[in-house]
Amino acid sequence: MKRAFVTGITGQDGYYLTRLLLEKGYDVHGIVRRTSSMNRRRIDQLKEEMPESADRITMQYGDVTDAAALIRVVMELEPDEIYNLAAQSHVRVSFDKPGYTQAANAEGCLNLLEAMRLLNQRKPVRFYQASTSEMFGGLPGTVPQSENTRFHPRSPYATAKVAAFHHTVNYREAYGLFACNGILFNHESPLRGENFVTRKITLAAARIKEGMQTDISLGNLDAERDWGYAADYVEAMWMMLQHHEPDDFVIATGESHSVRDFLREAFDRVGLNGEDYVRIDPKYLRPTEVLHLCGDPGKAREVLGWTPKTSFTELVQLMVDHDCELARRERLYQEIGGQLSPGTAS
Ligand code: NAP
Ligand code: G4F
Repeated sequence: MKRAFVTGITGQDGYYLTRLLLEKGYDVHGIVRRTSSMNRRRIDQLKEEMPESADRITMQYGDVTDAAALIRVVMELEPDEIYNLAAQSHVRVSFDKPGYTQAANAEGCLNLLEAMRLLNQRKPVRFYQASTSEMFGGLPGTVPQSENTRFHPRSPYATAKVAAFHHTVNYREAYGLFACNGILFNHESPLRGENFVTRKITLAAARIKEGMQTDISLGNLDAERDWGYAADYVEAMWMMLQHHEPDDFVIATGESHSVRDFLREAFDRVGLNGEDYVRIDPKYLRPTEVLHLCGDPGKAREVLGWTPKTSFTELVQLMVDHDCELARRERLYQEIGGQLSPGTAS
């Protein structure tokens, strides 16, 4: 049985990757940050969905900024594969927390590569780094972005990810390690964090339809992204580590849409016009915006045989449908709560 070590296991991709690895028979180990309130809802959900595999998920406390503890964990676990998904992953927030973003996203990767280098002296181990299309910066004239496109990072998030990208390449070249970068374009799901634009929109469409919300505040509606489905993208992560040699791959759909398009499609699904409910709030604008991302996944298709399976429309619909069910339950709960609240029973 293969053993995988996943940082960022509690996040969106952590859920989908762990599910995939369990289906493939892996033992999955992850680190979670100590917080005052528990933050494991996605993994708890996975354990409920796959009860027969729940005992193959093991979690312990850890943080990628803690190099000493990381080295201990990696040397004790002796994983066959390491997936570094941990990051302060919100681009807008990275402008407010540049130092922490650098520590988690760049130094965190370096810490893990050092741990891997030590373990590799004892047994072969493979490493995946969660690199990102944000590294390209989305400047005019750069579309579609491929493995050969020059990086032009436009946020503390992206500059840290560029450093991590180069650390990974350098460890591959300097020490002959099996270390890969997946340069993933935006990928979404019903488990996407609620402060990323897609999920913010699908939740709002569903809640407005159910009368639980009146409007939605957004920033730049004209930015364009290449949005895919997270479940498809974690397969590419795994495929990179099964390939006969380590390399870097763009993972994308090859199609881009504006935030405005996403808004329209999501509200259409619930029979409303999104433009009637949207307010523009400058607090959601970024000091430097990434205007247009659209990836060329040709290399991943040709070398790994990877292709996305879910279209833009299917993605929007599956997210909206999920959030409609959540909003319906929220409304019912509120209604029942109202009936049962003290003083109203009679
Ligand atoms: P996410 O939902 O925000 O999950 C991030 C994970 O990292 C969470 O489990 C978080 O833990 C953990 N984490 C944050 N700081 C940490 C630290 N210092 N030590 C240990 N764990 C830490 O992000 P995601 O969408 O799953 O993305 C996964 C990775 O892919 C990230 O590195 C992201 O930058 C990268 N990426 C994402 C996309 C995308 O479109 N989703 C595209 C390209 C690249 P908590 O639960 O405690 O916060
Ligand atoms: O959903 P977003 O916050 O995602 P962003 O910035 O593209 O970053 C995501 O994808 C990257 C891959 O390219 C990952 F590396 C990163 O970790 C993350 O997962 O914003 C998308 C677009 C931006 O142009 C933003 O300005 O939506 C625009 N936007 C407009 N209104 C908004 C909002 N973004 C957010 N989060 N909230 C708004 O209200």
